[in-house]
Amino acid sequence: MIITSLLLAGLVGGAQAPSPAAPPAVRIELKDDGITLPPRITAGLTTFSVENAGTGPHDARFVRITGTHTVADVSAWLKAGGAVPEWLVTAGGAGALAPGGKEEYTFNIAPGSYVVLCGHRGDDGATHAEKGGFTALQVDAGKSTLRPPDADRIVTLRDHGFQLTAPIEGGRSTWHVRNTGSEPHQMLIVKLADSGGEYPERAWFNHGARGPRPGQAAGGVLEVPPGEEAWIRLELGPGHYLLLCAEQEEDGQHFDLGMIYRFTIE
Ligand SMILES: [Cu+2]
Repeated sequence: MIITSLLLAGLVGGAQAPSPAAPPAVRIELKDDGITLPPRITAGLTTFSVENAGTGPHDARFVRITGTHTVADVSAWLKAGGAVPEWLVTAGGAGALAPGGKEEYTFNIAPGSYVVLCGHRGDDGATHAEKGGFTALQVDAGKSTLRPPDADRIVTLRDHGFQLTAPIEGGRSTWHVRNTGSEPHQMLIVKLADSGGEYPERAWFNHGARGPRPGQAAGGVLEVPPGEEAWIRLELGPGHYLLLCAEQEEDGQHFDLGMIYRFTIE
């Protein structure tokens, strides 16, 4: 009898044991003169709460530093300019947000040494990263207790198109974005200007994403490597929108090759 009671107590205790608390989101604040985030986090599935506290569009790209290179080398490269060195590996990021914009961005971050940088260009044509818009982030090995968020829709990124499992509705929703293609893809969300439709926005991207932007950056995912996935949670108001991938290759940008999706929120 005693054994049975102990067993029952054990079972009841097990059923009542709370599941491990999900770790809090890691806050990233994008500003005109820099990016604020904690210097050190633990690897694994992590939600970043990204907010643009600046006066222009900003994004947050995660770049892993490999080999014996350091943040000082990243800084030197950004000052000197030139092609992205092969020891820098892009690991994803939150798409550009307009001033005041917010997005929760979740992905599985590997241990390592990173910089988080803003690759959006200011009106003078220079990226914010080139002007100091980057911050070091150390990711320690460890396990995350976070579970993948429940998504309202799955968006599959392919070479070259978007496939959605459910329509995009207004308000706050969670998107699961996965890349089944053979190369990195983006899912940038752009709210179109009332006049002009999509072509001024496409032209802005085709001309190197320089100068004043016709539409409004509304978040999304800056990059999903092949075979990987991310989740975003954000709020969208009424308007005409595009999802697009602006990755560049010889034949053009991916949206020119069909990686564009139009939607309207009434
Ligand atoms: Cu693409």
